[in-house]
Amino acid sequence: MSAGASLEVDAVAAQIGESGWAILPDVIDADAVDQLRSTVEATMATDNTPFGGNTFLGEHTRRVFNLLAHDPAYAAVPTDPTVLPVVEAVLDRELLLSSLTAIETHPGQGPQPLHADDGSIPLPRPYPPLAIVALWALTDFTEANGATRLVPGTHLERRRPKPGETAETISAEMSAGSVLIYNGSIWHGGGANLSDARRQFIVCNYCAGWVRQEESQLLALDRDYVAQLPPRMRRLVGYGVYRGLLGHVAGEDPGAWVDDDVETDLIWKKMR
Ligand SMILES: O=C(O)CCC(=O)C(=O)O
Repeated sequence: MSAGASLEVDAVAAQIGESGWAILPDVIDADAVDQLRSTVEATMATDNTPFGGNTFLGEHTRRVFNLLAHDPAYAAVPTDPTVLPVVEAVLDRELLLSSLTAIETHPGQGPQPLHADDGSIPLPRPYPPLAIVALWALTDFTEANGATRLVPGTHLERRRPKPGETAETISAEMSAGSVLIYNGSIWHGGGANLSDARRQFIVCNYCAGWVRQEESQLLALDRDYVAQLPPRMRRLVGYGVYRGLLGHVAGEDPGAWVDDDVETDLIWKKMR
């Protein structure tokens, strides 16, 4: 799907390490954006997706969780050949898809409270990157329509924002088809949508292969369905083992349940 934007993977990964975020401009072209937008429109129509019920989820914001279950076409997002190498450079190649969500903020949506996505991780901050988010703009993101606001460098803070805390933010303005990548520890939140149009995006959340996924992909997707997805996607969902051990079932690599060709590299085989 990617337009094949050339970029220095290591340089972008280093920028994410230092400031906590980076924008990859024009990852996909206008046709690919239109295609994804129509898929999201169809998903939201079938789902009859309601607005969120609080300030965080957004009283004028619709979101569809477990997106991959709705259409295999969404597999192109987590496996994108421009974005995934950057995320792999920050985590590693054994990373997992943590969640995949479509979000649409409507005119009148107020600012989302500043938060960090790692609120459920009980480790003292800061710690090495455990979660990386790729936020795909399906419409232009402008300050006026509520582009994601970030507080640069706060992925290295020792604390998360307090409820209702404000800080100086920058708006991640970008054109449709661009992707904002950020460390899940950074302070951020959606801006107020003061425009007369919707802001639509897909949030693709990855985690290290040894961290619990935010949305349990293994329970969210039928095994037969996963078997139809591209091989890299099956592994990202969790059909595989981390470092030859974590995720095994009775000594087997579950990757073999959905892929006859899977190379199993279980830890016991390496032991003498
Ligand atoms: O609205 C945005 O741009 C960010 C959304 C977000 O961070 C969230 O819903 O957790």
